[in-house]
Amino acid sequence: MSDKFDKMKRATRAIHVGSEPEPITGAVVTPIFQTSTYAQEAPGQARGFEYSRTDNPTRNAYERALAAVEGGRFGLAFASGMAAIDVIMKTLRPGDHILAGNDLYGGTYRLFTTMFQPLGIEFDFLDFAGDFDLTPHIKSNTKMVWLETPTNPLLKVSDIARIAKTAHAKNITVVTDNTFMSPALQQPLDLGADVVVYSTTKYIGGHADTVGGAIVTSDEKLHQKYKTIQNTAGAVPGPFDCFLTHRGLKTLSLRMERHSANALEMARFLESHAKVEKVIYPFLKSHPQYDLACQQQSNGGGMISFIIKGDAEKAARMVAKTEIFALAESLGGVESLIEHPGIMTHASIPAEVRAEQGLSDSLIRLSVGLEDIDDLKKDIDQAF
Ligand code: P1T
Repeated sequence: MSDKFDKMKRATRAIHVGSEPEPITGAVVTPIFQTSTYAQEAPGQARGFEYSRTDNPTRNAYERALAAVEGGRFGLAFASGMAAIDVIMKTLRPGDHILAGNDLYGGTYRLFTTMFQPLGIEFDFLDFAGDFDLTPHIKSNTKMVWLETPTNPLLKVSDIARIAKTAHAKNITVVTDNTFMSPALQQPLDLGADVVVYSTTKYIGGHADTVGGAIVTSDEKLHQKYKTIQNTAGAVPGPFDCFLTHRGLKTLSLRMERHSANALEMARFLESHAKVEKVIYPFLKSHPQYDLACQQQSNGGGMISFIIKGDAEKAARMVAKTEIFALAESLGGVESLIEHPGIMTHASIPAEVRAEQGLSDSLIRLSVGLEDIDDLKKDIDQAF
């Protein structure tokens, strides 16, 4: 990123970095270079691009924008959030030990336990919430801390700066999955994390029309490892997906304001509702880490979890009755979604592990979209 952009705020960078006028035509939007390969002037003499698994101009422009919005030096785009997480994990070796949060997206838990544990990577899953102290859990082979904050789906908030400080004293890499917040609401690198990872399928893309992932870091050595795996293993997004996700990034800060405003109003509405047992939203005063959330996040985000009064069947019946909220996995799009984590997004976590972690079968998760909040409240009310 040039000095000119360095001085700009994130929302400005999101619109301008990687969107410099195209040199031949002056197009203000980076074109979709839908090409797999590039003609060379002589053998080995390429004009900056050789093959689209390695580099593609549409992807590179988007990757530069990702890094700029995060405030990191390097951005890489992947074919999905899971592909990005897989790349980070592939830098580990048998015998390495990971301290991971105990409330993670079900797919992340599945990747760790069914693919990397059998390869000899050791995991401890811990509740990192609040003023958790990492120190007693660190072993001589601990190489990485993996945290989501707020977590999916229990929205527990952990103190990135505190965890990073303890980890760095022991040369341990801190990775934060910032999918629920996006760089518009929380900046893990500024708080001390080494690596930020995203499912760009969610808020960054923002329109539920692509699946993608991203890694941003300022650590050149780590970046080189990730870039080598990106090129070698090849889980890259196509140019059209990069174009769409880059377009989403440009309106991210605007969307996150409205997601957060709608979600806060919905959380308050649910908290006062007779059919609701408990509401979990980081910017509600009743949230156990409310003070930490207010300090670390610039807003509450668009995700709410709540426990309905009644059993799992009651919860399953309720989520099928909304008319505006679509009953669907995923989150972060303009349209509101409702889901039952125990049956849907977190079904890959065994029932006994879910119970241990406090993931109740009466828990319902909302991704609050950008519709008029009055319509959303009415929809939830009639579904009860
Ligand atoms: O779906 P994909 O783009 O591969 O991203 C995986 C992923 C990673 N990290 C977090 C925090 C996530 O929430 C996800 C995907 N989550 C859902 C599909 C969901 O409904 O929770």
